[in-house]
Amino acid sequence: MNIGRRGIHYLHTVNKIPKNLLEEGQNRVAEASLTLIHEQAKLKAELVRAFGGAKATSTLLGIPLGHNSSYLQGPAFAPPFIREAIWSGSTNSTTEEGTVLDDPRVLADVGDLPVQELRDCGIDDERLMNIVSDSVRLVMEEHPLRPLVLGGDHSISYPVVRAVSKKLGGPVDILHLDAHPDIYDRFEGNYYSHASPFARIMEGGYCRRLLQVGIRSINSEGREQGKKFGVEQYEMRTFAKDRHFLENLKLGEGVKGVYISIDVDCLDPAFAPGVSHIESGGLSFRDVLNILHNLQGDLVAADVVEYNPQRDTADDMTAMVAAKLVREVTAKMSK
Ligand SMILES: [Mn+2]
Repeated sequence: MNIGRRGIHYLHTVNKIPKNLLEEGQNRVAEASLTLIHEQAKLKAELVRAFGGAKATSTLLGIPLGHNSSYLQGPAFAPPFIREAIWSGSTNSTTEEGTVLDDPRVLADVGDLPVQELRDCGIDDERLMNIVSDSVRLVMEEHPLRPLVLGGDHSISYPVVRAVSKKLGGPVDILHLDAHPDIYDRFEGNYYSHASPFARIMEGGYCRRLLQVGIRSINSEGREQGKKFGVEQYEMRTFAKDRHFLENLKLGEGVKGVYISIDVDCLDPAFAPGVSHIESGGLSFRDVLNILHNLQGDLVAADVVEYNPQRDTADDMTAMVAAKLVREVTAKMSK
């Protein structure tokens, strides 16, 4: 079975359980999973209020899901590595522009959605993606928390953006940093592939402007799909020419705000080797920071995806890179 090939652990057991019992069990596992996120979000929002409140608090939500990758599944293991690196004693807790992170009003964390347990009891991807959306909604319902999602592979961006747009009541503008456009109609038949989230997002009407930056692995389907959905694709081969525009972006006006989706492989592999798809000729870390720091707009949610600890150097260098992206995005989001 396809779901078995894509890494589920206990499918051999699940197949022997009567259908009605299994369905009831799945419902309880789904409910318990969302209860975890809901209670954590309530707790963290109360903590923010105990510190005097905030307008917006960047809130980590881990989605350890890697089975929609077309090549390797390591991104499922990323969230704990990124968290550890965020708080690494090798650096201090102040971002480049002076935001202090060790303040619960600035950076909260509601933990990980238990994706493994949900899949272990045979929950399929359609339902799993709905549960991912629900977890994002639960975070957003606790003012002032705003989701900063830790992937996971890029397939999670679809249910995350869908939840953000539905909760806010309209489309957002998306800044998407990636080596790849991830806009295949389907990849190898998988509707939820990590190579397809932006097709789903555009079809759903959850995004007005989609700007893709860092692109250097794109084929004719990627370009055709980009045209079909009116995507603004900025390829690396013309980055020198586009740089001034991209380093002075103003987004989100007239819609519900700005969403940033960062695939770690937007960076050149020299800066971030710990990714599944090594694609040379990418952005420098400073290029990404210049784009982020100068971006004007209300950042309502974000994700950092596709860090693969199984591909990283022995000292987890790319975890530190992903963590710095999370830290700088946090500074942009929190207020
Ligand atoms: Mn990518």
